[in-house]
Amino acid sequence: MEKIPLFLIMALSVGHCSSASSDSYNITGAVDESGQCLCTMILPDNTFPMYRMESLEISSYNLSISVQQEITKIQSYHSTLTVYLEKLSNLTHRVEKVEMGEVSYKELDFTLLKLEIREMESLAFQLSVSLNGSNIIVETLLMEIRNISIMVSQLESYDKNNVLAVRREIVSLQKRLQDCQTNQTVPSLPPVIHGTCDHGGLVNMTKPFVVQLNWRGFSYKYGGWGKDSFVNTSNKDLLWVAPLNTDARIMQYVRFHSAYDDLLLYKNPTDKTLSNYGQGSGMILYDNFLYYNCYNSKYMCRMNMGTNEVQRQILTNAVYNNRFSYAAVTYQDMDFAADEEGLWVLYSTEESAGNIVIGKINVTSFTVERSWATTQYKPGVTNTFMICGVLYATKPVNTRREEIFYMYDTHSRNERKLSIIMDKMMETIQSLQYNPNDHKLYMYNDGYLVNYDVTFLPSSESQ
Ligand SMILES: *[C@@H]1O[C@H](CO)[C@@H](O)[C@H](O)[C@H]1NC(C)=O
Ligand SMILES: *[C@@H]1O[C@H](CO)[C@@H](O)[C@H](O)[C@H]1NC(C)=O
Ligand SMILES: *[C@@H]1O[C@H](CO)[C@@H](O)[C@H](O)[C@H]1NC(C)=O
Ligand SMILES: *[C@@H]1O[C@H](CO)[C@@H](O)[C@H](O)[C@H]1NC(C)=O
Ligand SMILES: *[C@@H]1O[C@H](CO)[C@@H](O)[C@H](O)[C@H]1NC(C)=O
Ligand SMILES: *[C@@H]1O[C@H](CO)[C@@H](O)[C@H](O)[C@H]1NC(C)=O
Ligand SMILES: *[C@@H]1O[C@H](CO)[C@@H](O)[C@H](O)[C@H]1NC(C)=O
Ligand SMILES: *[C@@H]1O[C@H](CO)[C@@H](O)[C@H](O)[C@H]1NC(C)=O
Ligand SMILES: CC(=O)N[C@H]1CO[C@H](CO)[C@@H](O)[C@@H]1O
Repeated sequence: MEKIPLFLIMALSVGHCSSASSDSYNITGAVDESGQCLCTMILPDNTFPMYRMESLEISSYNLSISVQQEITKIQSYHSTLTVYLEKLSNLTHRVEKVEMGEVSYKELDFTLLKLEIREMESLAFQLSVSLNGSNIIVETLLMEIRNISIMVSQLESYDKNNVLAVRREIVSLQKRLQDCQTNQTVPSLPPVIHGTCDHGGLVNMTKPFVVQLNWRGFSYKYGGWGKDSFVNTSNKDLLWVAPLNTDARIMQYVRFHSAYDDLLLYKNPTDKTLSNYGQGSGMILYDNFLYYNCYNSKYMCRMNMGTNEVQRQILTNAVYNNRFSYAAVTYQDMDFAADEEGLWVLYSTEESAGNIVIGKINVTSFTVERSWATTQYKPGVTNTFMICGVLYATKPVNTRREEIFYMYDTHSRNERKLSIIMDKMMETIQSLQYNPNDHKLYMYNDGYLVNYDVTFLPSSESQ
């Protein structure tokens, strides 16, 4: 359509006279005595080429639609890209830190970095394919990712003895072996309804899924995270992350995200500073209350996340201040847990000689209404969690694996050994929280937020 004015200008300059027709025309012009311009125009049969206009209009409309579609596409790619770019800049930052020697480069750091880089590379590649390689941002992104990947490899090459490379080779071989095995025996367990105990008990865990580094950074190796663990919670998506201070003792801040994507991007956080500090990594969010061990005391604290009001309640006979914490983790004398049946606290007493005591909390009165004494020494386990009234405890197999080795059923008062192996990303587990609403186990792993899907036996095959 924009061509019409152009023709007009041409006509003006050629024939000294104006003609608005865009079609074939012939003009004879002459100037009479009075200086007026006279034109004779022979117009073709169709006075105005409407059909051309129409087709022009249609194709312009078609074009604008497809441009609109492209724009929408680009916009959606753009937002995805923004996510990756932010992730990437975080990664770059971390690689730089490693490079500057601010972080001791253990093999595990590299493994995590590489894992994330590989994931991003494949995503960026998919993007570039769907954009048909025509997008500069994606190309740059791909290049940056490859650059990072090269940087990480170079860093690794400083490891003169090739220990890292060999160990990784072994891990990769192990993984291939495992793949082979899983391909042969495809487990096809029927789904279990979330929030219920209509199943035959815990049988396995999936591979760990690394969500991200906690928001305070590498140095914050203690803490916990998860979602509201109350079965009937009004806010099943609310995520909390509570890294302790670097003293591995004081809980001062807790951060909330209302959406998982925000957590991934460290976006739209709501931060709370506790008026009554907490102690240790045993905290939990239950029905919009944060439960934790009050600092330097044998009191349980709970903070109402709506009003910020804090209630304190003594945990009778409980030891505190790092008397019987978990193995390799300090100040976790009180560990709160939640499952389908409610809220629990796991602790020890002098009378129990450091063995785990399971307390069932009545949230109305905020007291322990019933307790069970186990024969498992608390400092002998890494961490614990509850599912359907059963306590599970873990211990390390090596730096990469953890074993769920002990269970205590509060219904039957039976306890026994079992063996379920869990892979872990980092060596030390500071917190384990089972959430009955999504059947996931949330782990705080040396500053990393990791989770697992819990696999249950079908109810008919109950053990
Ligand atoms: C315009 O008129 C001239 C002379 O009469 C002729 O030679 C020419 O072909 C015409 N052009 C068109 C486009 O009809
Ligand atoms: C416009 O799009 C329609 C539907 O896709 C198609 O049938 C038509 O041929 C197109 N017209 C032009 C001029 O491209
Ligand atoms: C990608 O672009 C090329 C030419 O630029 C074209 O031939 C090809 O069909 C396009 N592929 C897709 C999937 O759009
Ligand atoms: C990748 O690295 C090369 C060489 O170090 C550098 O020239 C280039 O600018 C880098 N590209 C990006 C996108 O960072
Ligand atoms: C196992 O199955 C997956 C998906 O079906 C496949 O990608 C992988 O190559 C298989 N692994 C082996 C070792 O056969
Ligand atoms: C448990 O899950 C892991 C990870 O998915 C898998 O490798 C392993 O074979 C499973 N073990 C059993 C006994 O099903
Ligand atoms: C959740 O709600 C259901 C139905 O209202 C009730 O039966 C169940 O006891 C509640 N669970 C807890 C842990 O309060
Ligand atoms: C919990 O405590 C409240 C208030 O003391 C009491 O009314 C209720 O019966 C208790 N619930 C249980 C299950 O003991
Ligand atoms: C751990 C870390 O570096 N997090 C950063 C990731 O990127 C966002 C946005 O660029 C920062 O706000 C975080 O601090």
